[in-house]
Amino acid sequence: MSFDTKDLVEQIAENGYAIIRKFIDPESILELQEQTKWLYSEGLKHYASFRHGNLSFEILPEKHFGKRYLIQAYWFAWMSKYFEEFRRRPEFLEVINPLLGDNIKQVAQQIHWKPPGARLTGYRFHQDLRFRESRDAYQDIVNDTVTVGIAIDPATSENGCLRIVPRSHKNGYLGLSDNGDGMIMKGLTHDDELRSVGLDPRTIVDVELEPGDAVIWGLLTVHGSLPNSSQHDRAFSLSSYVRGDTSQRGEWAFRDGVSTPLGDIPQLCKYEKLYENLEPQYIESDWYL
Ligand SMILES: O=C(O)CCC(=O)C(=O)O
Ligand SMILES: [Fe+2]
Repeated sequence: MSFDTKDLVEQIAENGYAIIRKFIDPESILELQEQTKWLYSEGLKHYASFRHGNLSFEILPEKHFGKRYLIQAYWFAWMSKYFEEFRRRPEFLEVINPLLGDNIKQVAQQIHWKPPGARLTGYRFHQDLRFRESRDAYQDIVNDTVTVGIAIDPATSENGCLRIVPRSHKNGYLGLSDNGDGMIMKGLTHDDELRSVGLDPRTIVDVELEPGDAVIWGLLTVHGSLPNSSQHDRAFSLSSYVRGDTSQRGEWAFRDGVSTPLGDIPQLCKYEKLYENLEPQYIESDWYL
């Protein structure tokens, strides 16, 4: 990986995102892909969506999809030494340090798959701020958060790569996809919806990435992605970090610049009901119907 710190900070401030090629060195990609396949097979053992603490799997069940699919995993660091260490690799500090400083907590660890054949693999345009319920737990949630997306498989227009509206972060919170039941994986965003909040659909950028490339964005950056129309899965890693000293949410990743493992018990991250039930549980939700 090589990047210019000043460019990175400026691009994020100006465009709402930045791309870093070869964030993960090419020698490490194969293992990342193999560990991701292992995680997929572990998640697929569950007949329905599952939660244990912050660890969670989102399943599309055979009953409604003809076949079982895993589309998301959350906080798998709790079941994988590899991913526990991955989340606090030095590359993350190198990139995040100029933006958030030396004390960094992680509030989201996710992998999203788009298995061919699973109908619901698109994400309507949105701003991630909508997924932060406890705004008071952060001093300045917008400026103190960054998300790092990493392509595990190649990310292409055909397989539903991330799509970003440059400079869209300058207009505050726009309420995209908040209408209806607010499910961002049902339906697609129509151009009119973007136009009605002052965005020009012609400016959308398809963020095509090679495995190991990263894209950084913020909580107000408008983005989404289309369903996978290719014959190959698309695994994409998402990690959100916050400034540790001003945030009451998240697991430590770096303290005073030192990579810090998970503790004994999970901390509140994005899932606010965490402590209501720390036992393993199946989630009988049918949001996809
Ligand atoms: O996986 C993707 O393509 C985008 C997901 C996303 O934007 C989100 O979960 O907030
Ligand atoms: Fe998002």
